[in-house]
Amino acid sequence: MDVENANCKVRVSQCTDMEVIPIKRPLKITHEITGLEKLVEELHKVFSNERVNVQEVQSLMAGYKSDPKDWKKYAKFDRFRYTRNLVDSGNGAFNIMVLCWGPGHASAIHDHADSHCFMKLLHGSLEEVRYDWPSTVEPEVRRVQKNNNVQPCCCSGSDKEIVDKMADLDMSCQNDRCPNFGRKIDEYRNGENDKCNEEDGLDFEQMEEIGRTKLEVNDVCYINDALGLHRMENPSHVDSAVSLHLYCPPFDSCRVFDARTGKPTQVKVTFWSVNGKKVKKVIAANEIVDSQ
Ligand code: 2CO
Ligand code: FE2
Repeated sequence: MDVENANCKVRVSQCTDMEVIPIKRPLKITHEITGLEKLVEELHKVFSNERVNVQEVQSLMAGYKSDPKDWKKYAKFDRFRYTRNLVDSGNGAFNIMVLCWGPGHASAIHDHADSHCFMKLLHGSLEEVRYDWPSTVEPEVRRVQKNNNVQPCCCSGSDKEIVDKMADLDMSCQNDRCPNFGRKIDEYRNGENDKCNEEDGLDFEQMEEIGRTKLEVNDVCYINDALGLHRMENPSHVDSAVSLHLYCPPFDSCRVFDARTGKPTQVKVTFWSVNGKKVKKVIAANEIVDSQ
């Protein structure tokens, strides 16, 4: 199963048979959905099913043609940073929000907390820069994939029982991100060529860029932790940008990463407004009650 047929009702790490084939092109409109309200209604219908394919959500979002009169009540800007404005909390299955980016505003490099992330550009333009995970941080989805594949790494972080089994089978390390990749486990165990330990002292590394996409109005794109990390930026020094984001399952915290060291920090994600009303104090995503 590829990414497009993965079930986005469940966390990314639960989509165990998902092949990590990035969806390269931003999607364009195929069949039209009139109005943002109608889009939300259609999303509720789709998400009432037990299984929802990534491509179903993408096509729905692509089908809505951006019209400022639909989303201007959610478009609330801050001078200093991008804002997150909740449109609908999707009966707990998803949440959908409008993000407002002033000139030059950008996000930190971040993950998506094992959720599926869909994004559509409503106004202006945005640049998405993708990064590989730092080798010092393992996302849940890779941990699950590794345990399912029994093709693990020889490093100390791996399950000892599996490493023993690999040694018995005279196997070499299967993890191409490991400095011992391709070396026999026994060599590692006997202390020869022990690059894992040599590198133990290295707890930082520059983050590696793996792709860049410019998004124009009505383009739709998708990311999850299996595809990597990203950073969004409004490259214009003059114009603002507005984007529509859908996350499933919804999450209330994620990790941000230092580009120079790869060091992660857990942060709460907050809303600037809910249902078009500015909240007095910026509120955490988990403080939302489903009554709006
Ligand atoms: N994920 C970021 C956020 O929800 C925005 S970047 O696009 O996914 O704040
Ligand atoms: Fe994001």
